[in-house]
Amino acid sequence: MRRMLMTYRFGMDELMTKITVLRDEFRAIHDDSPIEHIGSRLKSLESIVAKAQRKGIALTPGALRAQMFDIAGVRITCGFVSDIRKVREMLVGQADLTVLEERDYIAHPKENGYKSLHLIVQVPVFLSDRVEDVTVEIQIRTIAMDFWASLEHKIQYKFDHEVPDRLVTELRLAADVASQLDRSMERIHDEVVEHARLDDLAHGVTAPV
Ligand code: 0O2
Repeated sequence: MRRMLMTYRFGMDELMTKITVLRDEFRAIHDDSPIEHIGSRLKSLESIVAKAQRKGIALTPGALRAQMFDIAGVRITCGFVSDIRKVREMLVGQADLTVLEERDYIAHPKENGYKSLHLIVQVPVFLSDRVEDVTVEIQIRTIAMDFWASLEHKIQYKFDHEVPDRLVTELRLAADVASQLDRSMERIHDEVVEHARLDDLAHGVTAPV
């Protein structure tokens, strides 16, 4: 099990490097990046066991590899919903990444209000004696979606997944407010981008090479 977790960490690190390259390249060339923040986490052995028991997954490396896709997770936080689509395109286009599954909880939010785009990908890890394709779950969301999800996650654990109805309703309403904020910020952003484009045109500025 320790060896398996180590390989997951390598896969996660490979992805972190890829995403950091994209973020830094954007910052260097455009002075701005669709990626605000990148984080990663390896599921603890305790959480793996709890989730396996909850979902009836056998505690063997083979079963875990085939049925638990979020042992290694990378989370990308973006400023705007449109940035999520940009980041998705950049990742999906990378030749050495295989997308196994895509869960679009933005187009189809969960009943509780959860929104995020999940990509379950495989990345090759070059070990000393073999190449292993490691599965990593990438979650891409806006700052507002992340704010909501972090609090909801804490509440779920505080109430041992038995959240009182009143709080469930409050969270659902808060998710709507977060979505509204995302829509307002996107509109403002579009206006600022258009203003900058017209300004550049007026001053004969061309896009950076
Ligand atoms: P942690 O502590 O982050 O590891 P499935 O049965 O396959 O549909 P599964 O395996 O849970 O469901 O997959 P899914 O939906 O892709 O969720 C994986 C992770 O997404 C979760 O991991 C959370 O990090 C996040 N997530 C999914 N749904 C919710 C939600 O309703 N609220 C919040 N806050 N996060 C969510 P874990 O294992 O739940 O937790």
